[in-house]
Amino acid sequence: MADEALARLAPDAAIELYRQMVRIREFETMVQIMVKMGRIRGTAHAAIGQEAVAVGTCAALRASDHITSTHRGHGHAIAKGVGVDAMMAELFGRTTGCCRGKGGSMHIADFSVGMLGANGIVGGGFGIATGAALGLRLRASDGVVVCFFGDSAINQGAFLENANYAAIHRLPVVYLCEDNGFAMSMRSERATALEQLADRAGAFGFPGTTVDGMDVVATRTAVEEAVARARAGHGPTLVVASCYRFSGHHVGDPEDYRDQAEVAAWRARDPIAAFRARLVGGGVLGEAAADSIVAEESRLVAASVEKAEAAPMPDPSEGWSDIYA
Ligand SMILES: Cc1ncc(C[n+]2csc(CCOP(=O)(O)OP(=O)(O)O)c2C)c(N)n1
Repeated sequence: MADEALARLAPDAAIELYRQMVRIREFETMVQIMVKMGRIRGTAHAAIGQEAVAVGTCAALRASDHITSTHRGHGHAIAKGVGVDAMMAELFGRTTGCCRGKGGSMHIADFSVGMLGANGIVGGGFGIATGAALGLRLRASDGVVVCFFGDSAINQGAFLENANYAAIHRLPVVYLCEDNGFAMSMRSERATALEQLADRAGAFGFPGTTVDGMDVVATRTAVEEAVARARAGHGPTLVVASCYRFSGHHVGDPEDYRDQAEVAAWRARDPIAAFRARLVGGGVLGEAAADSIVAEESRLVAASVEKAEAAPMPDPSEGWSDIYA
């Protein structure tokens, strides 16, 4: 059967979706290694397995639109256009990092590409995204903000307050819930009684929809609809992307709370391998060209590590600069 959803995409656009997912996978795989080796201090939260959500969502946005992100935000940042060099340097705590080395993995931000910030506070993005959407409205801009958050953050009080406010004022914000089935070691169904998280939108008076977050094209299409609605002044949408994180909650998580057979079953649905098979099957990309993309992105990431390690650490006196309180 013809892949009609893929056929609606220009070949270059489809290949770019693949490239971005590969870039995120290469970046996060490298970050995991660097953390385990102690070359990056502390820990990091990888979204390996969730690349299609980040890439499909950001592909539905204009460069001038905005996103807010979470503690698991490397993919969101890369998909929105933050440079790999600046991100890697940030994780290494160097002055060449996008936040001059002061933010680290959980606080990547780059306003120049509309990345308003990852956030170590679960649910911390709701107020920032909704406030940014209000700012866009006051400036009479037709920009849109996507607020990424996890399935456990949907139970934070901040969601109620912001979603209600955005609904009343029909603000141009899309609430993008990545339902990866877990909050650290707790399964989602132990935290939320609702079977379909998207049903919660009805209580606020705006639409909610569920999409297969392992499918980059389906995610892009669902978010496009929500973005069009927001841009037209009709207000927010809740988009719930079903997905799974292949790695632990953080680097070093013993993962003793989940069945490895379940992990294997989801890994068999790898969003990058699946999309590559669709591109190759649809004659959009050859196997050799796909391999070249992986090699190029791998080199890009390896070079970012070299550049980061060669860059200086911030001077302690910088501790007092760029502080907002
Ligand atoms: C306000 C707050 N409470 C608790 C935590 C500790 N914490 C960090 S991540 C996490 C689970 C987040 O789950 P979810 O929002 O579903 O995102 P996921 O980790 O699955 O991507 C928790 C409870 C925190 N960082 N912030």
